[in-house]
Amino acid sequence: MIKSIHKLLVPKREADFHALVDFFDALGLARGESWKGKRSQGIKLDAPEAGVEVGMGKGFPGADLVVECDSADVLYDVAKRRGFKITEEIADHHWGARMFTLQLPASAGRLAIFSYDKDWRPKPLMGEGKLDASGKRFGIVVSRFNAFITERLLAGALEALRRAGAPDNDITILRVPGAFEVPSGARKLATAGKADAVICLACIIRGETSHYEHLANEVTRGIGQSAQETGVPHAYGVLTCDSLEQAIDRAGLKMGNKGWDAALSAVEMANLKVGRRQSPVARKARRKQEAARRKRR
Ligand code: INI
Repeated sequence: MIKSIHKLLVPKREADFHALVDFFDALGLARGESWKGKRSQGIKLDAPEAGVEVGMGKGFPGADLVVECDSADVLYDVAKRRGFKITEEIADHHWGARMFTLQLPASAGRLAIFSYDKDWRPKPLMGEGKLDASGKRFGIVVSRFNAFITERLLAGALEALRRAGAPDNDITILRVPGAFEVPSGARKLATAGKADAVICLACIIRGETSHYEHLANEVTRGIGQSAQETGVPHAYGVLTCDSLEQAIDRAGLKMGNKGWDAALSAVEMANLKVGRRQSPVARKARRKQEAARRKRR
């Protein structure tokens, strides 16, 4: 069984030996075993994978050694900065790689360095909403029950929306008697077509009601149902607390305000889009821009 493959470079002068070792060091090859004896010295510079490639036809790099890396662009920058002699400029190749070639020190031949452009392979689509409220409209439904707390939640939500760039006339506030009425108010805002996201604010305190669990469950279920049925994102700013002290903690004016948190979730959800795969044309244009940026550096 074959255990490893070695590309031998045997320069005549000690200075060339060091130049070659430094060169592969600079490219990021890991130093393996080394020896220094009376008759010879040497060092192995290891790559995680190696092999013999037998090929025929067109398009193979004109090189004595070929290295695949994560990003040919990064190593191209390293090679330029170190003043290595580039023999073929970096370019895209029809087989889906970015590649350049350079002259090895000590006339040890030519090295081709390439990386596969990961964009060429299927990638998961990414989508994430920006925290930018400008140009979006928001509905806030706030319960009057426990107003001492819910008005603080409202203040937090308004502050977050304003900081994220929402002008006041893009915000509609609807007041309802208690938490139980919040889902109906939210649905009204969502179906009026005046909100890209709805923020639901209420406070239910365990000590104040024997039907705490029923109320909390129903409000949560109703808000979720309104979001799903209207297709408008709803943010959940409902406090369910054991005591008034706990509610005060979660409706702080400076730190920890559930209204603020809910407003930011609403902003993000109002901006949420499913990412689109880039077309080959757009991809090419992006690469050109990147190349121009590199040249300017
Ligand atoms: N409404 C609240 O928002 N929080 C509460 O803690 C609460 N308690 O304790 O009963 C509460 N009750 C009112 C309820 O939400 C309705 O407004 C009311 O039952 C009229 O439908």
